Amino acid sequence: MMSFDPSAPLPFGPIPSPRQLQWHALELYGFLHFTVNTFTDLEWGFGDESPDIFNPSDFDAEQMVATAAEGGLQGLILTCKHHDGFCLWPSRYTGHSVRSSSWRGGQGDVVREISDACRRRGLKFGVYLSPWDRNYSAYGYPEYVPYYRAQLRELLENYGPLFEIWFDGANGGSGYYGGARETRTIDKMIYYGWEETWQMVRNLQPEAVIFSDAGPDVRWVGNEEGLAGETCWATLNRSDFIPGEANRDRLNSGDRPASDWLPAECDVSIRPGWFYHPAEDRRVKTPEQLLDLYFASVGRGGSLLLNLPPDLRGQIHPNDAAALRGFHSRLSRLFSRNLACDAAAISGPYRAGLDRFAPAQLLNPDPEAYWTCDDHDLTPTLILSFIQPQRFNVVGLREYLPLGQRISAFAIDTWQSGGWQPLTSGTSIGARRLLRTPTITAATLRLRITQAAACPALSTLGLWLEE
Ligand code: FUL
Repeated sequence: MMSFDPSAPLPFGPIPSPRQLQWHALELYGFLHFTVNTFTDLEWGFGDESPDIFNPSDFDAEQMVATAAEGGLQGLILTCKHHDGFCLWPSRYTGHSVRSSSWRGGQGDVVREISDACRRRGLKFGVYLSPWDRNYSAYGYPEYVPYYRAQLRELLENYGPLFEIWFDGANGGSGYYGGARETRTIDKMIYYGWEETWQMVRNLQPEAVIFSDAGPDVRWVGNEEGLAGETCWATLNRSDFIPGEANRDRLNSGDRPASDWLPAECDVSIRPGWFYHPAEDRRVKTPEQLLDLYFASVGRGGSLLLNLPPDLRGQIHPNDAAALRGFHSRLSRLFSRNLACDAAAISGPYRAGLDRFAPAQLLNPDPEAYWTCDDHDLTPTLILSFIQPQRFNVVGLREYLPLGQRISAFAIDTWQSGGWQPLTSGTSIGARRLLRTPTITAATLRLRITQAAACPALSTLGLWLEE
């Protein structure tokens, strides 16, 4: 916990809650899309699937979780119920669940096995519970909402601490609906009574972040390609948004100025589809593509939620596991050595001449350490110099989030044959900004904050060589 420091700058604008700060630290975690669709080869089930078709031939939660952990993922979110309404746990409120499947003789509980395996491996666990239910007879009528909440309560109460609750905005209309086989529309504004549902999450899982198109803790990035905007503010005017009614452009870039801290989560599948399809076994993203996605999500201040769909066995397919391993080893190699730490000197203005705010704090690995200036100094410049010229092509910055998103634009230059040459520049930083640059060799580098809403507070400056 941060203690109040009277000489520190005052926070600017909305700031992250403690649960949002914990979530920011994860950066990279996984999605598991698994249900009857895995066995019907569909992306969206109609809701009339026989529960018996859910029958993985060699279900192995340990294999899934170990694959995720070895791939550097910090947590997993499971589709406990997708739009088709089939429950991966034995819900007391419906027979449309694993209880009616011959898998594990009707005694199975996918949520239990995966959440237990996550805890054993030190991964966080989160749940996805589709608000749209194409199986349930009362969907679209007021009686569905208590049913939905009762199911959510089962997940919130019985599977240990959850790090994220994922509320999907998709509501397609047609479905089985207990045999009615018709199209039902709902008023997205009022039907689900989100405020009450979210309050239940707060009461039962106070540490969990709530994701939807509109937060309240984490927002959708506005596309399913895993791409944050080149400018991506961690803030948004939340009252302009409701789940399921997304203004994709604004979700992609965020709003500034804005009333709420509401950072972006970038969801994307390692394959074209969200569910496993044998025909996509050779269309798994390559380690290089996954690294590009990392730069376009985590590297723009968001998080990367990477989907790994379990296959017909109930395991992560070897092709997906290999791609994830390749990505993780590239990532670990890339960030193994921050060349900025070899700087002989790092100089620039700092707040009240106090060492704890000096530029050297940018190289201090303590996440509570940061560099900041006097209140009036919105556009300071820092100079980093090395004894030996350094070769690098990746630059990284992090703002000190407890003081809000303060920097609006920055630029980096290197000293080349007697003059400053522009290397790269950008706008939003927030939790993290990573920029790939041409490979350059330089002994002196300059960071210029070119626009800020309040004196900058930066916690990290990094330089790396991607080979
Ligand atoms: C969407 C759903 O319709 C997809 O099936 C998938 O679950 C994706 C993550 O969210 O809204």
